[in-house]
Amino acid sequence: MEPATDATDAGAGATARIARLLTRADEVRKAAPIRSDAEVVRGQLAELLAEARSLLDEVVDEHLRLELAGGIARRVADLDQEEIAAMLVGSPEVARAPTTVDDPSRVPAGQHLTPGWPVLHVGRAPSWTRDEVRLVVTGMVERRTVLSFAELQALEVVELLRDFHCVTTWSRLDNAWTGVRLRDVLALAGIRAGASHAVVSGAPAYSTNLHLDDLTRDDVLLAWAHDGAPLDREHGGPLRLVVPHLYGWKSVKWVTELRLVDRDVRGYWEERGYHDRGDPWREERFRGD
Ligand SMILES: Nc1nc2c(c(=O)[nH]1)N[C@H]1C(S)=C(S)[C@@H](COP(=O)(O)O)O[C@H]1N2
Ligand SMILES: [Mo]
Repeated sequence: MEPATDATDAGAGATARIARLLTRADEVRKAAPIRSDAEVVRGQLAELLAEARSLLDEVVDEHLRLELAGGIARRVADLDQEEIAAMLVGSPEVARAPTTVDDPSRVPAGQHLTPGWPVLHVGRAPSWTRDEVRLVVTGMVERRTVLSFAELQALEVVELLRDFHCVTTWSRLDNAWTGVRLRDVLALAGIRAGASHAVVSGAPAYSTNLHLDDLTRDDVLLAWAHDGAPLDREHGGPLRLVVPHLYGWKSVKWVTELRLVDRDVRGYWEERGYHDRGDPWREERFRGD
């Protein structure tokens, strides 16, 4: 047998540590009903899962890594059940009466216009400064690349006016986004032959799947400003993905990682039945639609 390489050894070590962290998280969770300090339990779980998440990149085997990432994401989702429930009820702004539009053909079927800008996400918004932003471009790339906010800003800056459609039926027209093309970011890392999709991740443990054809369009941006002002924290600031031609759940806020893969790997909402692509003009809301 070939002696194991250092990388394989490190990978096995990380896998074992993640497995131990997940087991520990499950134990803490099981004990939760007999403990009164729910907030403390929640904090412990969040810490264990965050640590597991931070070890993921050391797992060498791509399939194993995705499997472990799924295990972590499912446990984080359990943590956030209350918040998910609140989110599905919808914010007051989501419930507001539709406004009018000059050209009704701009509004896809089943959508209505919202005068405000609803905030929609699972879990708690992180409070990161621009200096803390690190975007990891990894998976089937030529060079694993980690970009700071300043490095992103050094790319060609693009300003766009685009409509935004959320699957919960609100649409917001004429959003002015400032950022850089996702395509330019991928070019820095180099797309490896065979890569067809990406898993885009964002805090606190969100992810979505996108075909590279969708991700490399001209108007897909990593954005840091909206309507001329720095992106608010709750809308994904300092940095979010914007994929205007697909439903809003593809526009990952607090984006942390672009992982190129050779097949479609479902993300947070896709695992829960949302459509793999999510084209609002075809009303691709749920799988089977
Ligand atoms: N990290 C993260 N990004 C996310 C989400 C999330 O839960 N977490 N929700 C998505 C959904 S469903 C929508 S509609 C948009 C909402 O963006 P907004 O809150 O700026 O309106 O963010 C998307 N990006
Ligand atoms: Mo959404």
